[in-house]
Amino acid sequence: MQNLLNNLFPARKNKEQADDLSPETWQKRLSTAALGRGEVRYAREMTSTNLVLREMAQSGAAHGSLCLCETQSAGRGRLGRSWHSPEGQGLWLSVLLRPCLPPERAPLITFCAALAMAKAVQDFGVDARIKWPNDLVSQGRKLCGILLEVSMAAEGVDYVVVGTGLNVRKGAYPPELAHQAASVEDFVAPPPRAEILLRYLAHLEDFIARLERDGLAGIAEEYHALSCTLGSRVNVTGAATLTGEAIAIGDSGALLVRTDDGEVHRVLAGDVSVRGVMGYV
Ligand code: BT5
Repeated sequence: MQNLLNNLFPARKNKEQADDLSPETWQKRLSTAALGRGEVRYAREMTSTNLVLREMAQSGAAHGSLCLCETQSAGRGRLGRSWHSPEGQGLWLSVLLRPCLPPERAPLITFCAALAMAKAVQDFGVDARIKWPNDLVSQGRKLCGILLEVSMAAEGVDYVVVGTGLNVRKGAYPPELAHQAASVEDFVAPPPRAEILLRYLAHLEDFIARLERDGLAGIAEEYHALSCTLGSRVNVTGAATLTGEAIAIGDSGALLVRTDDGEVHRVLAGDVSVRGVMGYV
């Protein structure tokens, strides 16, 4: 009956229905060959979409499977940090990849995800930039975080779970993070999350194909164009501590930083924090 009413009077659809993330509302509109076409799990609440998808991967889920939910009770960032994922406020999503890549190139998938999400939100008018290694920022504040988990087999990469937490509505981040966090709604009227999802999957599939074919060279030009780290002065803290100019990305994703004495340092993601000398970015 409700369906009939909605078909007859589309204006009656309430906001919640218009922002429905259940697979029936978007799966038939996929433009991808594989992403989003494997096993898809959607629930109101999950502990962490990365965690659930890893379990699915271990049970043999196919390349392109994904998990998404309305809220995570244990959303995770890097280095044991947590990720705020309040109900209905963001795109809390993980995609399973079984890519044809040598192990040393697996970290570059983070860049593919960052590029794909940047393009997806740019399609709706948000000026998103990539902050090395795993953040998407807009006007200096973090819009999306990416968590990559790689599982190796004897022959190489077994699977990769690429998790993205995109803040869509203003309620996605708590007030205490307002100085460093942002949402799509801070800049534009937010589109339905499923629309962002469809674009993200299409862009991600394209960037992964380029990475498989040509390595870093396949994505470097667009990465350089969208990076707000390259060419900036950065502070690196953690396992390494240094200040210098971020000059390039190395073949397996390291950030090359030239310190004032002219020496070039390879900074690996995962064990450092990088801040622009002038602030968060
Ligand atoms: C990240 O970690 O940025 C990776 C976040 C990945 C989240 C997605 S959601 C779907 C999938 N399932 C998961 O369980 N995780 C992935 P990191 O660079 O460590 O940044 C974490 C830091 O960002 C926290 O310590 C906070 O300071 C900040 N933060 C937490 N929630 C945030 C939010 N909603 N928006 C902006 N910043 C946030």
